[in-house]
Amino acid sequence: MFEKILIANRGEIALRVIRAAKEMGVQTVAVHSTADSDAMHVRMADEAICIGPPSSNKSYLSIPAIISACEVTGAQAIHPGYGFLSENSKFVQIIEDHDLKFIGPTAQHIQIMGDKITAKETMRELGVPCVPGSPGEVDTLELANQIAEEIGYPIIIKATAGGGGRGMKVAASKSEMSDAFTTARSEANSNFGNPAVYLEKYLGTPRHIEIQVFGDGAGNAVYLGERDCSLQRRHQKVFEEAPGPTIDAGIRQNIGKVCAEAVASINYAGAGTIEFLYENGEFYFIEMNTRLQVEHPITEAIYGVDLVKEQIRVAAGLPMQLTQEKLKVNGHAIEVRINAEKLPNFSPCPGKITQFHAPGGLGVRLDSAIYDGYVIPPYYDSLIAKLIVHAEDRPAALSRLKRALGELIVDGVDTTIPLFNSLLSEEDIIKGNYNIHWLESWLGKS
Ligand code: MV4
Repeated sequence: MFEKILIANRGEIALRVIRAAKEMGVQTVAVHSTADSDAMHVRMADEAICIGPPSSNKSYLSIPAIISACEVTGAQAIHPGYGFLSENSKFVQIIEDHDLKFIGPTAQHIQIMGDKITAKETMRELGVPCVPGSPGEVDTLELANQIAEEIGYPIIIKATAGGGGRGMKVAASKSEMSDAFTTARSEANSNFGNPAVYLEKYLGTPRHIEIQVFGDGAGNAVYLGERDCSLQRRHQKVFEEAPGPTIDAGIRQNIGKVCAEAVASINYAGAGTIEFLYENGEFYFIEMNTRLQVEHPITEAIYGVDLVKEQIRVAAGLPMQLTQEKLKVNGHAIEVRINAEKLPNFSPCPGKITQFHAPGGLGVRLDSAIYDGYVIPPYYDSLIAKLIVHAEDRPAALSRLKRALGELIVDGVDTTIPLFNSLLSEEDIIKGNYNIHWLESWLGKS
């Protein structure tokens, strides 16, 4: 096992990793910008190193600063959290070149999944069901028109260097193709420095279902069921639940096996998420995330596992403790993301937290790095807490969520807490009757 690891992140996820490391007897090094000197991750780690000014580009995204912090402190491995450098294959390569360990997959796996065309091609060859679409890049309008005729409209054009909703254009019919294709390519080029785009059949009312997988890097992998993350606004998840309200044990096992076998056969190491659109009982692969995700705690709740400890173990070369036969779904979990944002426009609302009280009791987890008097800096994302509830079934989890939200106090800044109180009285939410468009449509009405 490592003696010391460095956490190249901030906020609640830095605390999440520090907690796992401490329980494993592993020393922790926090890194921080000058804007984060009073941040909780700095206080909670065994050591802390200032790596630069507030701007992420000069601190949390500065590879030389982070590598130097490892060398100064003697940290042997780096946990990237999510966001920042977590899916940067160049960073992983540099870590390896410095004889340090990256707590996550190889640079090669990150690179394959980072390019959405190679990701889809890889998954298709491994037997993962994909959205019907172009076999690879489409570089002329003639080819785009020809493939669109074969697949049928509506068509979605996606940038291979995009992902997470960035760089997409929909063409409802042939008359919209020329504009959509030309715009998609030129935007891909200016936004990502890569003009390559590909085509897919546009699915109208799917759910976003993602499968959690975990590999040991030596040909073994497990699946830990699904999460339904359909409730999103502008491609930002707001409310996630596990299991998915429309997924039964048979469906879970079928898609889970396909995903675990796929990642096992490429010797994938660590946590990964395979994202699907799910419509009319069919799964369609869209992207794979090669990191620990924000919403991982709902999976931890229903499977009773610690994904971060498992990541650290595997990175240290120890055998994976997860085995498929021991992984059994228990109950239902929901996460809501509490952002320092002002409704109805979700505009960022940094500032001082004048009062904070965390909810508690059975089946309640609050992952947060805020405290009474904490000043939320304006430089980073607005997630300030994740409230996770776990109960015996979905109705009990919804009741528990309502109860826990009632206990939670965050004063001094606006937050998304009122949104969740409203959502919990919506019949569609109570019934689990929603798709990827439900939230934006509902927000548009209210
Ligand atoms: C799609 C789609 C419909 N059809 N692909 C958006 C994020 C990126 N990961 C993929 N996205 C979509 N891809 C096909 N072929 C609709 C979306 C989409 C979406 C997906 C998941 C969650 C929310 C979404 C909101 C709008 C569009």
